[in-house]
Amino acid sequence: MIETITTKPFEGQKPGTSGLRKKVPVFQQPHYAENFIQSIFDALDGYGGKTLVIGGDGRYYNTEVVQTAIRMAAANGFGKVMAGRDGLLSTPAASNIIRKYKAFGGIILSASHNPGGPDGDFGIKFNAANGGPAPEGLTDAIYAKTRAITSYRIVKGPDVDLGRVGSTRVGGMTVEVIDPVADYAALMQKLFDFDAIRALIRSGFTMRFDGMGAITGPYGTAILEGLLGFPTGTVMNGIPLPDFGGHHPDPNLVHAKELCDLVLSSTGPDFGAASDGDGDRNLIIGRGMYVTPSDSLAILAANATLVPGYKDGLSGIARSMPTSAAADRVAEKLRIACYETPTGWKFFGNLLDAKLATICGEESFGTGSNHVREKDGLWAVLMWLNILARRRESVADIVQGHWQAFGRNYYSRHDYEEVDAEAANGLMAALREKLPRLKGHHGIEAADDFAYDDPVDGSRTTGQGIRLLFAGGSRIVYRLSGTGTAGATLRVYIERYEADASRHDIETQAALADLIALSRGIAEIEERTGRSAPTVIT
Ligand code: G16
Repeated sequence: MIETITTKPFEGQKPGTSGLRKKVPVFQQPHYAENFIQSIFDALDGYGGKTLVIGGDGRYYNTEVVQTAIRMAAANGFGKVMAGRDGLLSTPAASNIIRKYKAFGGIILSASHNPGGPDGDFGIKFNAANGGPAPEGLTDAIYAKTRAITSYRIVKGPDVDLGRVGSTRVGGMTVEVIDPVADYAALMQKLFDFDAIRALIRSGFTMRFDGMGAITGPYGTAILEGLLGFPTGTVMNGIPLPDFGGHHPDPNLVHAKELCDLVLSSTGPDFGAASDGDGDRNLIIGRGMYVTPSDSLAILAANATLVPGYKDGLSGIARSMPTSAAADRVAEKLRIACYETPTGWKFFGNLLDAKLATICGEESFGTGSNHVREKDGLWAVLMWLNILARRRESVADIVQGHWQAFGRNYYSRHDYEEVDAEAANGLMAALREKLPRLKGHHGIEAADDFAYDDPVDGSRTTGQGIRLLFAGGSRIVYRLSGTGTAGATLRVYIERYEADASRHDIETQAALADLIALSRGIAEIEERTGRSAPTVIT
């Protein structure tokens, strides 16, 4: 039976960089999740009788909202829901299912790399028929609906059994519970040379993959240990848990410390990798060598033709603005275009759909390609494995060889987390106001607030981060995170280009020291936020 429930708008249901993210207790308020889901449906047209994909990263409150979303999809007239078993789907796997089965779209429940548990974070986002995050026009329309909502529709009834693969009915709608891993594993087998990777493993190559207690555990175990034959135990923290086993599932040097300590030691395995809460981010390390996400994008692009799925070459590369320009140098050499977009995977969708770019990446540990419309953690790991299998060199040798050929973009991101929001907004406003006067000081050649004109649909996005551009390719970029749930997070991105190979082995923070000092001074970070040092340096 379909019920129409009267409701009132909640303040602040505005999607950020990637969907609506709030603390779990906020989502647990009566009607809160329902309002947002109904607003998604209200902002869409023409889905009657069509298929909706639903799944999430398994974090606390996932199961409850999957059940709600299924019953609301039925009440709103969808013909079918495809849901991952136990309500699980990694973000890239959901993108693949939407594309493969030509679904109308999908609802993905995730707060990505943010911590989970009863006091952690939760999130909801909508992905469109191309498998990618809703573009800005649609997220704006969803937000407008959240401000005007008066009721939502839901089918009353018992929970769907999500524990078994198979079909059932809810109201007039079919619910198909699917294996969350199978379609994704099949896609990976199409793109990569599994035999070459198996031969690498037989030669004694070792790796560790950290699932961080999150969604990629089952994917990593099935693909790395199951299909490729890495020994059992290669995947660590491989069981998805509602609180990620207390991990902060953000694959970086700080939060994947156990893995990093192991692989960065001289006796560690040849290769290490990790993925985040919902499986779209990746961390790549080799024995004694951390690979920055920006370098990883450039190296994957430069070596892509070694991999079957990309053997015919790339049409173009895209990177988010704060990502280092290492990929630009590869694009230049390959004589292909390199696009610079605002932060947020949603901005790559048009470029991929229009075949202007094949590979995309972001400094925030995201890399991916035209195989889906999300960044994809395990894809990046398999891409590296395939390249290592073909080149038979160490990760460190490949990275250093890349720097020799293209120069090195020293790069670091300094995050000031949970800063007072007013202070952070004031800092950005003051920087903006200063922009016209900065040129010509401290070696600054240009200073602007980044704006993007989408070459496919002509839309313009403004206010995407303040850039200070120095002679020789150095940069300082400031922006506020769009994914946090408490206060504001100020991100400062610092980059220096070094062509001279004899200066490629300086410790990163030392190589950037003068720019780091300048970044703090120009923005008056300590005076305005009270912080004398960043919370996280990656
Ligand atoms: C999301 C987006 C990414 C973006 C990242 C960081 O990642 O999908 O495109 O780069 O947030 O955003 P911010 O700097 O605004 O916090 P994820 O992995 O959280 O979905």
